[in-house]
Amino acid sequence: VKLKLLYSDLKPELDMIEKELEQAVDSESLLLNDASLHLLQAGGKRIRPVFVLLAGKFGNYNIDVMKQVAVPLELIHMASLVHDDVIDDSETRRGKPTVKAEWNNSVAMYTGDFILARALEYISEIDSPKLHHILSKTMIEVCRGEIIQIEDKYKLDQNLRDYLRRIKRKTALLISSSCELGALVSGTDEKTAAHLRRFGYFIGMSFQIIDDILDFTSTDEELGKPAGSDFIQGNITLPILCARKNPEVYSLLKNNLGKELTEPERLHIVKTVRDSTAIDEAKAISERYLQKALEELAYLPKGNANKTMRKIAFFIGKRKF
Ligand code: 2DE
Ligand code: MG
Ligand code: MG
Ligand code: MG
Ligand code: MG
Repeated sequence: VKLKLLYSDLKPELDMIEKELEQAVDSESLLLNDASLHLLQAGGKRIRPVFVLLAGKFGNYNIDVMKQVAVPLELIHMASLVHDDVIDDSETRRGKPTVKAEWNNSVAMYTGDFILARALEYISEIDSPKLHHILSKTMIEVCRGEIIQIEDKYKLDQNLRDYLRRIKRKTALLISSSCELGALVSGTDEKTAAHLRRFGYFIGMSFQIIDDILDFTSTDEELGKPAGSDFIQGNITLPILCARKNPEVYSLLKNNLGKELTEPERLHIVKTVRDSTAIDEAKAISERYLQKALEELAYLPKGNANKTMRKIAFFIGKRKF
């Protein structure tokens, strides 16, 4: 099943958001346009706008207001990816060359800044200090998460808590905020907003854990980048934390962290982790977050939005890309 089919109910609204995204990245600079469109057209799951819209269905849903939040949330995500690919020195994303690879780091940094500024311009239409406060706090935490990730690089002996705190900041909070802000602008009651926020948080945690698993279990083609990229970058993810419990695997990881790996070495490490019990252990932890997300949905009114959120949650648990 394709993810986009799960939210086919939202198709007209999402098409509208897609058009707005294109307009939002439009400027008088040919270079900025090309770089931004390159990124936009690489696609993506658009999970943040989808959650903004779905959360809005629990309140007073007005698409003209909802899109004012949905568009900037995707833009912020996009901006963070352009910057992320510079920091991670990633050549490809979603099977296409990254902005930094197609142009260069300077262009990528400014493209990211530009898209972020556009997001802020967009969302400034909304007259709600609370919304702006939540959004700023989220961006601050994302940046803190990225800095902590640099500090935690190559540390094979860090604990699970360190990892969970990092993925909360780098991924879960923005997804959580998408749900919360969708609730906020549609005027749901506080309890509903809190359940939606927590739903987004748990889904976000599960989502990132799966992402980190896929880095080992998928092929280079499926990933659109080399498998094992996280390890190569020295980023200690959950599968590694689980795999290191085996002393032999521990030595293998320890001896190769931060090293320039040959192709056979990279493939050997990926295979070792993939064939270990680490993958199932990591999946079990992801599954726990998924269950918690589903529990939050049980507190919310039944209906189409609830059902769609449920389906997305199940999809995320099984996704292959
Ligand atoms: C993806 O993580 C990174 C997400 C956050 C990046 C945030 C930055 C701060 P990955 P993949 C760079 C700038 C923030 C702004 C502009 C709001 O694990 O595997 O590297 O997709 O993800 O590369
Ligand atoms: Mg990256
Ligand atoms: Mg990164
Ligand atoms: Mg990743
Ligand atoms: Mg990713």
